[in-house]
Amino acid sequence: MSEEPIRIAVTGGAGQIAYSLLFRLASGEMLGPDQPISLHILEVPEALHALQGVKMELDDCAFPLLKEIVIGSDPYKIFQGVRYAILVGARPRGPGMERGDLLKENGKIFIGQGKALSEVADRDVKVLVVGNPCNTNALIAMSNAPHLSRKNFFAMTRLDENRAKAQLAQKSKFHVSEIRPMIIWGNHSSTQVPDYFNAKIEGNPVTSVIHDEEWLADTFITNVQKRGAAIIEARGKSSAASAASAAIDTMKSLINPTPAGELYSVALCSDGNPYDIAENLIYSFPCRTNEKGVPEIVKGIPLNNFLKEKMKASEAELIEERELAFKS
Ligand code: NAX
Repeated sequence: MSEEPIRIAVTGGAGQIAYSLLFRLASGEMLGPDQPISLHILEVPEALHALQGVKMELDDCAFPLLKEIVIGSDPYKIFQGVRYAILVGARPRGPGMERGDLLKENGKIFIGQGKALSEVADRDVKVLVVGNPCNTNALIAMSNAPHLSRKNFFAMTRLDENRAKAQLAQKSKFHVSEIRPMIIWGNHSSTQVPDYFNAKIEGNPVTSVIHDEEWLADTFITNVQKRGAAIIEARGKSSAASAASAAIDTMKSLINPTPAGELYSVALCSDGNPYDIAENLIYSFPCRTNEKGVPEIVKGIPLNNFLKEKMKASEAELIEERELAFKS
Protein backbone atom coordinates (compact mmCIF):
# COMPACT_ATOMS: atom_id res chain seq x y z
CA MET A 1 0.00 0.00 0.00
CA SER A 2 1.31 3.44 -0.80
CA GLU A 3 1.35 6.26 1.72
CA GLU A 4 0.51 8.70 -1.04
CA PRO A 5 -3.26 8.98 -1.46
CA ILE A 6 -4.59 7.08 -4.47
CA ARG A 7 -6.89 9.18 -6.60
CA ILE A 8 -10.36 7.80 -7.31
CA ALA A 9 -12.69 9.66 -9.69
CA VAL A 10 -16.46 9.44 -9.39
CA THR A 11 -18.82 11.13 -11.84
CA GLY A 12 -22.45 12.01 -11.13
CA GLY A 13 -21.36 12.99 -7.63
CA ALA A 14 -24.60 14.74 -6.66
CA GLY A 15 -26.76 11.79 -7.74
CA GLN A 16 -28.28 9.03 -5.66
CA ILE A 17 -25.80 6.22 -6.35
CA ALA A 18 -22.89 8.54 -5.54
CA TYR A 19 -24.55 9.47 -2.26
CA SER A 20 -23.93 5.92 -1.09
CA LEU A 21 -20.78 5.17 -3.10
CA LEU A 22 -18.66 8.16 -2.05
CA PHE A 23 -19.02 7.49 1.65
CA ARG A 24 -18.14 3.83 1.29
CA LEU A 25 -15.08 4.68 -0.81
CA ALA A 26 -14.01 7.27 1.75
CA SER A 27 -14.33 4.75 4.58
CA GLY A 28 -11.79 2.51 2.82
CA GLU A 29 -14.06 -0.22 1.53
CA MET A 30 -12.51 -0.35 -1.92
CA LEU A 31 -8.78 -0.10 -1.22
CA GLY A 32 -8.67 -1.29 2.36
CA PRO A 33 -8.15 0.22 5.81
CA ASP A 34 -4.50 1.27 5.30
CA GLN A 35 -4.69 3.08 1.99
CA PRO A 36 -5.23 6.86 2.01
CA ILE A 37 -7.36 8.10 -0.89
CA SER A 38 -8.34 11.30 -2.57
CA LEU A 39 -11.77 11.70 -4.17
CA HIS A 40 -12.09 13.54 -7.48
CA ILE A 41 -15.75 14.16 -8.12
CA LEU A 42 -17.25 15.35 -11.40
CA GLU A 43 -20.68 16.90 -11.87
CA VAL A 44 -22.47 19.07 -14.41
CA PRO A 45 -22.29 22.80 -13.54
CA GLU A 46 -25.99 22.93 -12.51
CA ALA A 47 -25.41 20.27 -9.84
CA LEU A 48 -22.18 21.67 -8.38
CA HIS A 49 -24.02 23.43 -5.56
CA ALA A 50 -25.64 20.17 -4.49
CA LEU A 51 -22.26 18.44 -4.81
CA GLN A 52 -20.81 21.07 -2.49
CA GLY A 53 -23.33 19.83 0.10
CA VAL A 54 -22.16 16.24 -0.40
CA LYS A 55 -18.56 17.40 0.05
CA MET A 56 -19.55 19.11 3.32
CA GLU A 57 -21.00 15.84 4.55
CA LEU A 58 -17.89 13.93 3.53
CA ASP A 59 -15.84 16.50 5.48
CA ASP A 60 -18.12 16.04 8.47
CA CYS A 61 -17.54 12.28 8.54
CA ALA A 62 -13.88 12.99 9.41
CA PHE A 63 -12.80 9.83 7.57
CA PRO A 64 -9.18 9.07 8.56
CA LEU A 65 -8.26 7.76 5.08
CA LEU A 66 -9.77 10.61 3.06
CA LYS A 67 -6.96 13.10 2.41
CA GLU A 68 -8.48 15.34 -0.24
CA ILE A 69 -11.75 16.02 -2.06
CA VAL A 70 -11.64 17.76 -5.42
CA ILE A 71 -14.93 18.73 -7.07
CA GLY A 72 -15.67 20.36 -10.41
CA SER A 73 -17.19 20.04 -13.85
CA ASP A 74 -14.07 19.93 -16.05
CA PRO A 75 -13.11 16.29 -16.68
CA TYR A 76 -9.56 17.35 -17.68
CA LYS A 77 -9.06 18.72 -14.15
CA ILE A 78 -11.00 16.10 -12.22
CA PHE A 79 -9.41 13.07 -13.95
CA GLN A 80 -5.84 14.35 -13.43
CA GLY A 81 -3.72 11.40 -12.23
CA VAL A 82 -6.66 9.19 -11.21
CA ARG A 83 -5.92 5.46 -10.83
CA TYR A 84 -9.57 4.43 -10.75
CA ALA A 85 -12.58 6.06 -12.38
CA ILE A 86 -16.15 5.08 -11.60
CA LEU A 87 -18.34 6.75 -14.21
CA VAL A 88 -21.82 6.94 -12.70
CA GLY A 89 -23.15 10.20 -14.16
CA ALA A 90 -25.26 9.79 -17.28
CA ARG A 91 -28.19 11.42 -18.98
CA PRO A 92 -31.48 9.73 -18.01
CA ARG A 93 -34.05 8.91 -20.66
CA GLY A 94 -36.40 11.89 -20.97
CA PRO A 95 -40.06 11.88 -22.07
CA GLY A 96 -40.44 10.96 -25.75
CA MET A 97 -36.74 10.15 -26.06
CA GLU A 98 -35.91 7.21 -28.35
CA ARG A 99 -33.16 4.72 -27.48
CA GLY A 100 -31.06 6.18 -30.30
CA ASP A 101 -31.43 9.70 -28.81
CA LEU A 102 -30.40 8.42 -25.38
CA LEU A 103 -27.35 6.72 -26.88
CA LYS A 104 -26.39 9.87 -28.75
CA GLU A 105 -26.81 12.16 -25.72
CA ASN A 106 -24.78 9.81 -23.55
CA GLY A 107 -22.33 9.37 -26.40
CA LYS A 108 -21.37 13.03 -26.09
CA ILE A 109 -20.67 12.63 -22.36
CA PHE A 110 -18.57 9.47 -22.77
CA ILE A 111 -16.66 10.76 -25.82
CA GLY A 112 -15.55 13.73 -23.70
CA GLN A 113 -14.76 11.66 -20.63
CA GLY A 114 -12.86 9.04 -22.65
CA LYS A 115 -10.72 11.75 -24.22
CA ALA A 116 -10.06 13.43 -20.89
CA LEU A 117 -9.10 10.15 -19.21
CA SER A 118 -6.78 9.37 -22.10
CA GLU A 119 -5.02 12.70 -21.70
CA VAL A 120 -4.71 13.18 -17.95
CA ALA A 121 -5.46 10.01 -15.96
CA ASP A 122 -2.84 7.53 -14.73
CA ARG A 123 -1.70 5.40 -17.73
CA ASP A 124 -3.02 2.31 -15.97
CA VAL A 125 -6.36 3.77 -14.88
CA LYS A 126 -9.14 1.20 -14.52
CA VAL A 127 -12.46 2.64 -15.69
CA LEU A 128 -15.80 1.20 -14.55
CA VAL A 129 -18.91 2.58 -16.26
CA VAL A 130 -22.14 2.39 -14.24
CA GLY A 131 -24.20 5.08 -16.04
CA ASN A 132 -26.61 3.55 -18.54
CA PRO A 133 -26.57 2.23 -21.18
CA CYS A 134 -23.35 1.23 -19.44
CA ASN A 135 -21.93 -1.31 -21.92
CA THR A 136 -22.17 1.03 -24.89
CA ASN A 137 -21.12 4.06 -22.84
CA ALA A 138 -17.98 2.12 -21.86
CA LEU A 139 -17.39 1.23 -25.52
CA ILE A 140 -17.64 4.91 -26.45
CA ALA A 141 -15.23 5.98 -23.69
CA MET A 142 -12.78 3.20 -24.65
CA SER A 143 -12.95 4.14 -28.33
CA ASN A 144 -12.05 7.72 -27.48
CA ALA A 145 -9.10 6.94 -25.23
CA PRO A 146 -6.22 6.16 -27.60
CA HIS A 147 -3.54 6.40 -24.89
CA LEU A 148 -5.18 3.85 -22.59
CA SER A 149 -5.39 0.06 -22.88
CA ARG A 150 -8.72 -1.23 -24.17
CA LYS A 151 -8.42 -3.87 -21.46
CA ASN A 152 -8.95 -1.26 -18.75
CA PHE A 153 -12.55 -0.34 -19.64
CA PHE A 154 -15.41 -2.14 -17.91
CA ALA A 155 -19.18 -1.87 -17.49
CA MET A 156 -21.05 -3.03 -14.42
CA THR A 157 -23.09 -6.25 -14.45
CA ARG A 158 -22.27 -7.11 -10.84
CA LEU A 159 -25.57 -5.79 -9.57
CA ASP A 160 -27.24 -8.32 -11.87
CA GLU A 161 -24.94 -11.06 -10.53
CA ASN A 162 -25.75 -10.10 -6.95
CA ARG A 163 -29.48 -9.92 -7.71
CA ALA A 164 -29.32 -13.39 -9.29
CA LYS A 165 -27.54 -14.78 -6.23
CA ALA A 166 -30.17 -13.25 -3.94
CA GLN A 167 -33.01 -14.81 -5.98
CA LEU A 168 -31.41 -18.28 -5.91
CA ALA A 169 -30.66 -17.97 -2.20
CA GLN A 170 -34.26 -17.12 -1.41
CA LYS A 171 -35.64 -19.93 -3.54
CA SER A 172 -33.21 -22.61 -2.27
CA LYS A 173 -33.13 -21.36 1.37
CA PHE A 174 -29.30 -21.38 1.30
CA HIS A 175 -27.31 -18.34 2.32
CA VAL A 176 -26.36 -16.01 -0.52
CA SER A 177 -22.64 -16.66 0.12
CA GLU A 178 -23.20 -20.30 -0.91
CA ILE A 179 -24.36 -19.27 -4.39
CA ARG A 180 -21.21 -19.17 -6.51
CA PRO A 181 -20.29 -18.87 -9.24
CA MET A 182 -23.10 -16.89 -10.86
CA ILE A 183 -22.30 -15.69 -14.37
CA ILE A 184 -24.08 -12.86 -16.17
CA TRP A 185 -23.48 -12.86 -19.93
CA GLY A 186 -24.07 -9.97 -22.30
CA ASN A 187 -25.61 -6.55 -21.95
CA HIS A 188 -26.76 -4.87 -18.72
CA SER A 189 -30.32 -4.72 -20.05
CA SER A 190 -33.32 -6.98 -20.33
CA THR A 191 -31.39 -9.21 -22.76
CA GLN A 192 -28.77 -10.10 -20.13
CA VAL A 193 -28.28 -13.81 -19.52
CA PRO A 194 -28.22 -14.94 -15.87
CA ASP A 195 -26.59 -18.37 -16.33
CA TYR A 196 -28.18 -20.80 -13.88
CA PHE A 197 -26.76 -23.79 -15.77
CA ASN A 198 -23.22 -23.04 -14.61
CA ALA A 199 -24.21 -21.63 -11.21
CA LYS A 200 -23.68 -23.68 -8.07
CA ILE A 201 -25.25 -23.83 -4.63
CA GLU A 202 -22.84 -25.04 -1.96
CA GLY A 203 -20.75 -26.53 -4.79
CA ASN A 204 -23.65 -28.44 -6.43
CA PRO A 205 -25.31 -27.54 -9.73
CA VAL A 206 -28.32 -25.28 -9.16
CA THR A 207 -30.48 -27.67 -11.17
CA SER A 208 -29.72 -30.46 -8.67
CA VAL A 209 -30.86 -28.27 -5.74
CA ILE A 210 -33.77 -26.37 -7.32
CA HIS A 211 -35.78 -28.94 -9.28
CA ASP A 212 -38.33 -26.46 -10.58
CA GLU A 213 -36.89 -26.01 -14.11
CA GLU A 214 -39.81 -23.88 -15.18
CA TRP A 215 -39.11 -21.43 -12.35
CA LEU A 216 -35.42 -21.27 -13.33
CA ALA A 217 -35.95 -20.83 -17.07
CA ASP A 218 -38.75 -18.33 -16.70
CA THR A 219 -39.40 -16.66 -13.33
CA PHE A 220 -35.77 -16.53 -12.16
CA ILE A 221 -34.41 -15.00 -15.36
CA THR A 222 -37.28 -12.52 -15.61
CA ASN A 223 -36.95 -11.54 -11.93
CA VAL A 224 -33.27 -10.73 -12.40
CA GLN A 225 -33.83 -8.88 -15.66
CA LYS A 226 -36.70 -6.83 -14.20
CA ARG A 227 -35.41 -6.31 -10.66
CA GLY A 228 -34.56 -2.68 -11.39
CA ALA A 229 -38.16 -1.96 -12.39
CA ALA A 230 -39.46 -3.79 -9.29
CA ILE A 231 -37.28 -1.59 -7.05
CA ILE A 232 -38.58 1.57 -8.73
CA GLU A 233 -42.13 0.34 -8.24
CA ALA A 234 -41.57 -0.33 -4.53
CA ARG A 235 -39.23 2.51 -3.56
CA GLY A 236 -40.36 5.19 -5.98
CA LYS A 237 -36.71 5.62 -6.99
CA SER A 238 -34.20 3.46 -8.84
CA SER A 239 -31.73 1.20 -7.05
CA ALA A 240 -28.94 3.24 -5.52
CA ALA A 241 -27.33 1.65 -2.44
CA SER A 242 -27.27 -1.78 -4.09
CA ALA A 243 -25.73 -0.26 -7.24
CA ALA A 244 -23.05 1.47 -5.16
CA SER A 245 -22.37 -1.79 -3.33
CA ALA A 246 -22.00 -3.65 -6.64
CA ALA A 247 -19.62 -0.96 -7.93
CA ILE A 248 -17.38 -1.50 -4.91
CA ASP A 249 -17.60 -5.29 -5.31
CA THR A 250 -16.58 -4.89 -8.96
CA MET A 251 -13.61 -2.63 -8.26
CA LYS A 252 -12.34 -4.97 -5.56
CA SER A 253 -12.63 -7.90 -7.96
CA LEU A 254 -10.83 -5.99 -10.72
CA ILE A 255 -7.96 -5.00 -8.43
CA ASN A 256 -7.32 -8.06 -6.25
CA PRO A 257 -6.32 -11.52 -7.50
CA THR A 258 -9.39 -13.76 -7.56
CA PRO A 259 -9.28 -16.62 -5.02
CA ALA A 260 -8.80 -20.11 -6.52
CA GLY A 261 -11.98 -21.56 -7.97
CA GLU A 262 -13.91 -18.28 -7.93
CA LEU A 263 -14.99 -15.94 -10.71
CA TYR A 264 -17.02 -12.76 -11.13
CA SER A 265 -19.06 -11.11 -13.87
CA VAL A 266 -18.06 -7.86 -15.51
CA ALA A 267 -18.53 -6.46 -19.00
CA LEU A 268 -15.24 -5.86 -20.81
CA CYS A 269 -13.82 -5.58 -24.30
CA SER A 270 -14.79 -8.66 -26.31
CA ASP A 271 -11.65 -8.61 -28.51
CA GLY A 272 -10.22 -12.15 -28.70
CA ASN A 273 -12.91 -13.70 -26.44
CA PRO A 274 -13.25 -17.51 -26.52
CA TYR A 275 -17.08 -17.55 -26.74
CA ASP A 276 -17.62 -16.51 -30.36
CA ILE A 277 -18.95 -13.06 -29.44
CA ALA A 278 -18.23 -10.30 -31.97
CA GLU A 279 -15.17 -8.13 -31.27
CA ASN A 280 -15.29 -4.46 -30.29
CA LEU A 281 -18.19 -4.77 -27.86
CA ILE A 282 -18.26 -4.36 -24.09
CA TYR A 283 -19.88 -7.71 -23.21
CA SER A 284 -20.29 -9.33 -19.80
CA PHE A 285 -18.19 -12.48 -19.32
CA PRO A 286 -17.04 -14.62 -16.39
CA CYS A 287 -13.69 -13.16 -15.30
CA ARG A 288 -10.81 -13.72 -12.91
CA THR A 289 -8.09 -11.27 -11.93
CA ASN A 290 -4.61 -12.83 -12.16
CA GLU A 291 -1.68 -12.47 -9.75
CA LYS A 292 -0.51 -9.36 -11.61
CA GLY A 293 -3.88 -7.67 -11.06
CA VAL A 294 -5.01 -8.13 -14.68
CA PRO A 295 -8.64 -9.21 -15.24
CA GLU A 296 -9.04 -12.05 -17.78
CA ILE A 297 -12.00 -13.85 -19.32
CA VAL A 298 -12.41 -17.38 -17.93
CA LYS A 299 -12.25 -19.95 -20.73
CA GLY A 300 -14.05 -23.25 -21.09
CA ILE A 301 -17.45 -22.54 -19.50
CA PRO A 302 -19.81 -25.10 -21.14
CA LEU A 303 -22.65 -23.55 -23.15
CA ASN A 304 -25.88 -25.28 -24.16
CA ASN A 305 -28.19 -24.14 -26.95
CA PHE A 306 -30.44 -22.21 -24.54
CA LEU A 307 -27.49 -20.12 -23.36
CA LYS A 308 -25.97 -19.73 -26.83
CA GLU A 309 -29.23 -18.43 -28.25
CA LYS A 310 -29.74 -15.91 -25.45
CA MET A 311 -26.10 -14.80 -25.59
CA LYS A 312 -26.44 -14.14 -29.32
CA ALA A 313 -29.59 -12.06 -28.71
CA SER A 314 -27.72 -9.91 -26.20
CA GLU A 315 -24.79 -9.61 -28.62
CA ALA A 316 -27.23 -8.49 -31.37
CA GLU A 317 -28.63 -5.81 -29.07
CA LEU A 318 -25.12 -4.51 -28.30
CA ILE A 319 -24.25 -4.42 -32.01
CA GLU A 320 -27.42 -2.43 -32.63
CA GLU A 321 -26.58 -0.02 -29.77
CA ARG A 322 -23.09 0.39 -31.22
CA GLU A 323 -24.55 1.23 -34.63
CA LEU A 324 -26.93 3.79 -33.13
CA ALA A 325 -24.24 5.35 -30.95
CA PHE A 326 -21.57 5.58 -33.63
CA LYS A 327 -23.91 6.70 -36.43
CA SER A 328 -22.96 10.29 -37.23
P1 NAX B 1 -29.09 10.34 -10.59
O1 NAX B 1 -29.93 10.98 -11.66
O2 NAX B 1 -29.52 10.40 -9.18
O3 NAX B 1 -27.62 10.95 -10.67
C1 NAX B 1 -26.92 11.09 -11.85
C2 NAX B 1 -26.03 12.29 -11.69
O4 NAX B 1 -25.17 12.36 -12.82
C3 NAX B 1 -26.79 13.63 -11.63
O5 NAX B 1 -26.45 14.32 -10.46
C4 NAX B 1 -26.34 14.34 -12.90
O6 NAX B 1 -26.22 15.74 -12.71
C5 NAX B 1 -24.97 13.70 -13.11
N1 NAX B 1 -24.45 13.86 -14.47
C6 NAX B 1 -25.14 13.88 -15.64
N2 NAX B 1 -24.31 14.12 -16.66
C7 NAX B 1 -23.07 14.21 -16.14
C8 NAX B 1 -21.79 14.46 -16.71
N3 NAX B 1 -21.65 14.68 -18.02
N4 NAX B 1 -20.72 14.52 -15.88
C9 NAX B 1 -20.87 14.33 -14.56
N5 NAX B 1 -22.06 14.12 -13.96
C10 NAX B 1 -23.14 14.04 -14.75
O7 NAX B 1 -28.88 8.85 -11.09
P2 NAX B 1 -28.39 7.58 -10.24
O8 NAX B 1 -29.55 6.92 -9.62
O9 NAX B 1 -27.23 7.98 -9.41
O10 NAX B 1 -27.91 6.63 -11.44
C11 NAX B 1 -26.81 6.96 -12.25
C12 NAX B 1 -26.72 6.05 -13.44
O11 NAX B 1 -26.53 4.69 -13.03
C13 NAX B 1 -27.96 6.04 -14.33
O12 NAX B 1 -27.54 6.11 -15.70
C14 NAX B 1 -28.58 4.69 -14.05
O13 NAX B 1 -29.36 4.22 -15.13
C15 NAX B 1 -27.35 3.86 -13.83
N6 NAX B 1 -27.52 2.57 -13.14
C16 NAX B 1 -26.75 1.54 -13.55
C17 NAX B 1 -26.79 0.31 -12.93
C18 NAX B 1 -25.93 -0.81 -13.38
O14 NAX B 1 -26.09 -1.91 -12.86
N7 NAX B 1 -25.01 -0.65 -14.33
C19 NAX B 1 -27.74 0.05 -11.81
C20 NAX B 1 -28.20 1.30 -11.13
C21 NAX B 1 -28.49 2.44 -12.06
O15 NAX B 1 -29.73 2.24 -12.66
